[in-house]
Amino acid sequence: MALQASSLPTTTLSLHKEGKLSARAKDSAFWGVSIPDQNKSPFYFAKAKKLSTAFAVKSQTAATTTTTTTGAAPGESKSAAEGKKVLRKGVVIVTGASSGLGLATAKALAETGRWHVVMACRDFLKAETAARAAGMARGSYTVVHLDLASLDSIRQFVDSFRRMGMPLDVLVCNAAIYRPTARQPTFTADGYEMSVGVNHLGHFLLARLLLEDLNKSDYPSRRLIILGSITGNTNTLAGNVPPKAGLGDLRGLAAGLSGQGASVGSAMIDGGQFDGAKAYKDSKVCNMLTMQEFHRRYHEETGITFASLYPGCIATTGLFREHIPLFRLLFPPFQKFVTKGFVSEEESGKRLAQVVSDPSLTKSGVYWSWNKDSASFENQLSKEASDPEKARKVWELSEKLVGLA
Ligand code: NDP
Ligand code: PMR
Repeated sequence: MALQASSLPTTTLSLHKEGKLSARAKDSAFWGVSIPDQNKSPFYFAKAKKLSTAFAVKSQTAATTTTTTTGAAPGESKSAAEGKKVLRKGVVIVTGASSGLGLATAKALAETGRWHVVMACRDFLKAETAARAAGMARGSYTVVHLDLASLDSIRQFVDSFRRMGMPLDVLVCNAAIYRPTARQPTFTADGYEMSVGVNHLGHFLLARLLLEDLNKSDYPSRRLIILGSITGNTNTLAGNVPPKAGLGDLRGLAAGLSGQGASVGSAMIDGGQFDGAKAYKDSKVCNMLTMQEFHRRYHEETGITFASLYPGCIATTGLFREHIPLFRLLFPPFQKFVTKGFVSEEESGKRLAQVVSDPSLTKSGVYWSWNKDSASFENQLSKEASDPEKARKVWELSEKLVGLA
């Protein structure tokens, strides 16, 4: 069963005659939603589900308040009592928020007081402990179990999230694994090679299912963000360090990424011999192609912003946990002093938080990067990572593998 827990504030709830749920928080608010003491349970949102579909929420901590009394814009509600327009807290799901970039982003967003962060993590206790150690305020986040290595778990996560009755304003597909020293492939619960299974296929299913929820949100800017990387782009020096990313003709993906080697079916997208580092880079190419395919299929119709990014080289994160000790020792100074591509976890968290919430980053279909002064710019993807025909094929094959087609 999917686990969830939220540190909920002391609050009061009131129901208006038009059936809208309006609330006032007495302390650091959970998007301003107020909960009587007896309802301080993780399952509060399940009880509130029906009411919450059309709720109007006032948050005392939410930032954007104006004194205008003109008609409410999407994502805004009008407090009848005070005649003020108030932007409610945004709700953002961040996968893999138990460490590294995901945790730093969750913290950066929660600290603004304008976001409630749903930390979608495979290790519930680790995530809860990490959030506390990072100093995230009670009530600013909810940990919900999600194991991207299992399609069942992903569907359960979506059910659990919906039962909580929150809107969904932004989804960040951040979690990933990197297995550079693995000699043999490992497989997800559904039998797909682990790196592509978790990093791409798991997020593909999650994003496809939650698109509906993003589309229902009344928030002014709804966004779906999928992490990419420089190492998946062969138009860069970093992307030319062997083994290079390359999806080939997708024969391995078409065959289900389930084999042990080229002669007995392949675990690699291009049908070749297993290579853990290449599998990660290939998965990042899929992430960047998927973002663009989402943009082409859904941006015009839904207005949702689809984006990808390279947050910089965060050489200290758990991503390199399986690498040899010498690599882990030398990689951070190498990136700091030689390539100068190093970025701290904190700084990378601010970058991703920008892509989540900065009003100037609403352009869809963009792969964001940052220059030396930490200013964002639209970066160029490699030929393969921007190939629309490949994106369409990856989309269609992935649909079959996750049971959507
Ligand atoms: P971390 O290893 O620190 O974080 C990865 C997160 O993904 C962890 O929270 C991990 O959970 C989670 N995760 C792994 N497997 C699963 C799974 N099966 N289900 C759910 N969650 C899972 O790495 P980073 O913070 O560095 O990476 C974050 C993102 O940034 C990745 O998408 C990566 O590709 C991207 N990126 C990183 C760069 C870097 O230099 N580090 C550079 C460019 C992009 P747990 O804590 O339980 O292990
Ligand atoms: Mg790279 C020119 C700059 C540059 C940058 C920005 C990165 C980022 N790397 C660069 C250059 C080089 N790297 C060079 C010249 C080398 C050869 C010495 C090199 C090596 C290297 C290794 C062995 N780099 C690596 C590895 C890894 O195992 C990491 C990897 O590929 O993970 C998939 C990695 C990375 N280098 C980066 C970044 C961001 C990574 C981390 C992974 C990622 O893409 O998410």
